[in-house]
Amino acid sequence: MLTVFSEKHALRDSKTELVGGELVPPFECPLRAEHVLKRVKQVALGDIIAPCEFNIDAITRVHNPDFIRFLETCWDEWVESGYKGEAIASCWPARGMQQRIPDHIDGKLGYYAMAAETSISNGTWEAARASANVALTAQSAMNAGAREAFALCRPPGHHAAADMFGGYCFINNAAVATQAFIDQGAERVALLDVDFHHGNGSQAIFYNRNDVMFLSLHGDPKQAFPHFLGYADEKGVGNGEGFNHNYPMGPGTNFETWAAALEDACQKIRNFGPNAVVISLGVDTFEHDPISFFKLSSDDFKRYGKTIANIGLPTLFVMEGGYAVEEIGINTVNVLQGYEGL
Ligand code: FKS
Ligand code: ZN
Repeated sequence: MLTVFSEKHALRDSKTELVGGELVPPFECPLRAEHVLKRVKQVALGDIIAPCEFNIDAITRVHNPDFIRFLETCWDEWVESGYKGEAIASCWPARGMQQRIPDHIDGKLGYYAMAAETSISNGTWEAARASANVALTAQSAMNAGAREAFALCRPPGHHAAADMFGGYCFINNAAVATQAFIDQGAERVALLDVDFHHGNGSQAIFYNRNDVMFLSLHGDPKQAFPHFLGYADEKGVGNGEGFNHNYPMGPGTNFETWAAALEDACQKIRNFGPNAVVISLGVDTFEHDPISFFKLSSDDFKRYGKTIANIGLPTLFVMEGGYAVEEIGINTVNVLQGYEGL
């Protein structure tokens, strides 16, 4: 299987994440991608290529242009305003308030942020743009005939909505790739999100559409981030009604329960009959993940890779989360090897 990887991911190297009232070193760190790359090489998964450059239009197919401009300029505006730390949102357009976009960087940050844990720092935009290019390059390889590909994206993307960043995400790489399939002629695409966290950004982007089915297996939002989306009764709206499927699961969920949800999702995908499947691949479902509560073992990742292969369709894997850094390479590549039948 082809892997696409950009060294520019390392430009996303913020120093702070807000956790429990403290600023700590981010869980979403450069070492994650390096460990996955190392494992891809170790098992000789296949060729590894650098991404091509794509026009910004491929990104603004799913993101608002004003949001993209905000991401590009946020760090400079933050520095110009005289702040010493990294850019963190601290106020929001909450219930009953206006949804106008303010001029001050504090206001803009609050408008475009879905959460406060994700600091923006120097290099964040460049890394996020490269990460989207990684997804688009892997998608092009499939458009040119590859049956599967692995976009080793970093930073991740599935929490990013049309005009929101947060949850370590800036550009929704999987959504950008999904839209690229549609723009290149696919009638239907399924986006299956197996990251521990609900892919709120992906869900929101495709919520009113029947050409993209979104399915997500995740920690119950009553107990887990992003808390405000990902419930089982969110089925889609308008044309999109019946094309959104959430599988929230509680603390301690084991592989048996999780795999039953996956089987159900795969059956829905087969019935939908898409031209391609995009997988938002997070391995924070791992039993030893430091911020999550599912109980999958390293072997389980291999087992479910096979279930995904059994859908029987061209499949693009897009890297999302996973914070047990020592095991992230093994767990991620186990899914890809399981898919390949190894
Ligand atoms: C836990 C607080 C949770 C934020 C978690 C973000 C998860 C990000 C991710 C992605 F794939 F996007 F990277 N804080 N007490 O894993 O979903
Ligand atoms: Zn996650």
